[in-house]
Amino acid sequence: MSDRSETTGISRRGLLGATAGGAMLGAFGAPQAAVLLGGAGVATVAATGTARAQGAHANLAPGELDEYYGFWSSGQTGEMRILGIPSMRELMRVPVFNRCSATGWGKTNESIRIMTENMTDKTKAFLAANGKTVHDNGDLHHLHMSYTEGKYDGRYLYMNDKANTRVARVRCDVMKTDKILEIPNAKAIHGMRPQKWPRTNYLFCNGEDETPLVNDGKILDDPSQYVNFFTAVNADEMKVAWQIIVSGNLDNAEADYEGKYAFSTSYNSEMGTNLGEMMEAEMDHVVIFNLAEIEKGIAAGDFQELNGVKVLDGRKGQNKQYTRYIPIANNPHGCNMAPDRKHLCIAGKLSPTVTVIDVTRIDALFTSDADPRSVVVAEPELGLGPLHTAFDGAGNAYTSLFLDSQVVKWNIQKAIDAYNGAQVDPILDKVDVHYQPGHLKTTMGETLEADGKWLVCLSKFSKDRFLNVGPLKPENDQLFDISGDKMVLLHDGPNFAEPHDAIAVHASKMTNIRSVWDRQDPMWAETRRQAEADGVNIDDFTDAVIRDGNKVRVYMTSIAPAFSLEKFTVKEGDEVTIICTNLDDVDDLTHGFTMGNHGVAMEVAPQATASVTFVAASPGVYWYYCQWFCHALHMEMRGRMFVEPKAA
Ligand code: RUQ
Ligand code: CUA
Ligand code: CA
Repeated sequence: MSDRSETTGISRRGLLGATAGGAMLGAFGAPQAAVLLGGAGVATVAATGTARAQGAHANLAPGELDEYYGFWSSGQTGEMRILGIPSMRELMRVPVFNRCSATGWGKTNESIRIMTENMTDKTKAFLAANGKTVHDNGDLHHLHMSYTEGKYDGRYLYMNDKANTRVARVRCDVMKTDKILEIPNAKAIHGMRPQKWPRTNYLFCNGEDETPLVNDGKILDDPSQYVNFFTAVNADEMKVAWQIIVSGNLDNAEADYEGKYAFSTSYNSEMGTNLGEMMEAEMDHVVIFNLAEIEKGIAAGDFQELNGVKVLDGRKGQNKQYTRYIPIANNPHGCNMAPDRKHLCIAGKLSPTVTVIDVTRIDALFTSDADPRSVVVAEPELGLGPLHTAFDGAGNAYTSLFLDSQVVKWNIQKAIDAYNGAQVDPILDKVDVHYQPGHLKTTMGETLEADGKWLVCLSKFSKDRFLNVGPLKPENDQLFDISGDKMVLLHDGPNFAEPHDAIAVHASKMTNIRSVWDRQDPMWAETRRQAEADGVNIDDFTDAVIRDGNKVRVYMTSIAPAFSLEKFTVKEGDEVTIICTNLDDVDDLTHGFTMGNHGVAMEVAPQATASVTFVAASPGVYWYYCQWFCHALHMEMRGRMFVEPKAA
């Protein structure tokens, strides 16, 4: 259990919550209030001396801060979002794989560098043929924080892009993307997990879609020659460490708390290419990857090199030191490791069961010819369409039931006892959600510090829960108090397309988050090098217009409410680069730079430098302006670019 009294600010807020508690309880109605008052939450409250029920705390007063950062994926929007838990207020959107109009992500030179530096040549050529430099979409499903010894360490957030087979990293100090890596060979990175122990050295990435081993057009409609890839990325360098070919496809990924194994569910062990074929077999499987053996294989040269990547063969029946395939009822999905360090829960999807694997039995699989199913210690029947499982750190699991539109709370030990023949029902509670839940998240539930306070259920359908906004409806992220025996719904949270996954990180973990940029930040190191070469000090009030053939670099600074440069002149056809440094070092004093009618807008946060390049193609007068409301005279913060016609 985390102790909120560790953080003085938070315990003070806890006490504030207590004063408001009595009044707010009324809002939940008698039965829920009774649950709140009678639940284990009260015991926690007594123990910490903050006399309040949790439910009241979900309604934070204006100015009150949340206890947890919620980091949300956004599916096909391609960005990361930050919400506060338990208030469920949206705090920030961080562009990752998407093009962002507000910040200029995908348009600024700094972001384009990050988006292209680890892009395959094939993709670069494809984009160029389509008149583009970067993809402007992504499908961001899974998002996880870096770990040290099974606990969040507040350094990085990692996320996947299923649409364009990429992974990315966001720096927690400034909440900006600093690495994007396209994974070669594999197709459609879906499941993705950081290694949890001893630290996040690897990022495990599942390839979901099957393609020929060498996908160059020579083999097309011959699925017998298709393969799938599991990729380990070096999480510090964000480069591919190795890949291993597997049998079947890969869906969700997980890592153990020992640093020995990684796991992936496969719903298409059949290697089918249509729905019917993908559901044909009675059993699919979970693949277990033996990390030490794979590293030995790499060291011993047991790989082929494919597009610059060391690729091992871990298909079923080959090289049994690398992988094991555990049969699981057809089309499994979620793959979640309990904070007891022992139990891995595989959700059935087509089967109404969750299969519990005891990971301490896995060593025996690799050292003997033990039956692969000997690692299964429970298989409780929970309801229809189990997708994902979360944990409270007290031995209980919470599984989303997509078809039943429910969350089921069950006890892992009771499920094991029942599997061994005891007459016990592992199910402790079931609650309706609205509707069709996917992932569900408990506070700190994916770490050794799972605290069992809140659960957020990401419901895929909202239907009638909000005002009708047309045929496209929001998702519904629902907040539950799980501190008592029963789950209590406290809040419906509409959210735009389509948060798949989220994590809830206690605010005390975010120790290195900044308010103002460091002038020496690596984000614009390249820009700084260019400025030095141009003899411009970008930390000073230096303006400069440097001509270099038909390239023109325009350096300016911004201090509210003015740009240092009120006008500059370029020629038609020049490639113009604007480099703008915000010299204000006041908390929250962000400026922007928008060049009218040029599709150019970028954020320039306090002490940041941003740059953007475009071709000045049409002669005329163009105004640039600051698009971030920074001052009473913010409207006046503008200047002119003169584009001279080419000499005839
Ligand atoms: S998995 S469909 Cu997180 Cu349920 Cu992407
Ligand atoms: Cu600077 Cu608005
Ligand atoms: Ca299947």
